Amino acid sequence: MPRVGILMGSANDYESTMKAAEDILAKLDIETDVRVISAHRTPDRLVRFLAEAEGNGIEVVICGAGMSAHLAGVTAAHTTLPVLGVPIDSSPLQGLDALLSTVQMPGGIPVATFGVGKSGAKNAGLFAAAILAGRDPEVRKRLEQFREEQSAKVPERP
Ligand code: RP5
Repeated sequence: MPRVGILMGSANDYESTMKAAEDILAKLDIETDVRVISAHRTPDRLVRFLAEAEGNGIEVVICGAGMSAHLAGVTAAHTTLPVLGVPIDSSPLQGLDALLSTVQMPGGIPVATFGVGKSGAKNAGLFAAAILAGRDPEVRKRLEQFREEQSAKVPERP
C-alpha cells in the first residue's frame, strides 16, 4: 500500500525532477502513489486525491511544481499530513519563482520546502522516509543502511 504521495503540477516535471523522489523511495522499499495534479489546471483532482489520501494509507505528501507554484500550499490547506514542497526550475526564472512561492507560506499552513530541482526531490524523498522511520523500525534500518552505503562510496582520496 502506498505510504507517500508524490504529486507534480505537470507531466513535464516527472523525468526532469520528481522521478528522483520516486527512485529514492523505491530504493528504500517505500511504496509511492505518483500523480500529475495541478493546483490550477486540475483543482478538483487535487481535492479528490486529498479527501481520500489518509484513508488510502498516505502518510506524507511530496509536491513538486514550477513557476508560480501553488501545489504544495494548496495541498497543505486541504490536509494535516506533512507536506514537503519541491520547487522546480521549469521557468525563465530558473526556479526562483517556484522557490519563493513554495517556501514563503503565510503562518498557519506549513510546507517544508526543499532545494530547487532534482536534489530537492531526492532529499524530499529521504525526508519522507525519515518521517516514516519515526514510527517504523524497518524503514529506520533501511535509511541507516542507505547512509552507510552512501558513506562507503565516498573515496578517501580524489
Ligand atoms: C507548473 O507549471 C508545473 O509544475 C510546471 O513545472 C510548470 C509548467 O507546466 P507545463 O506548461 O510544462 O505543463 O504548474
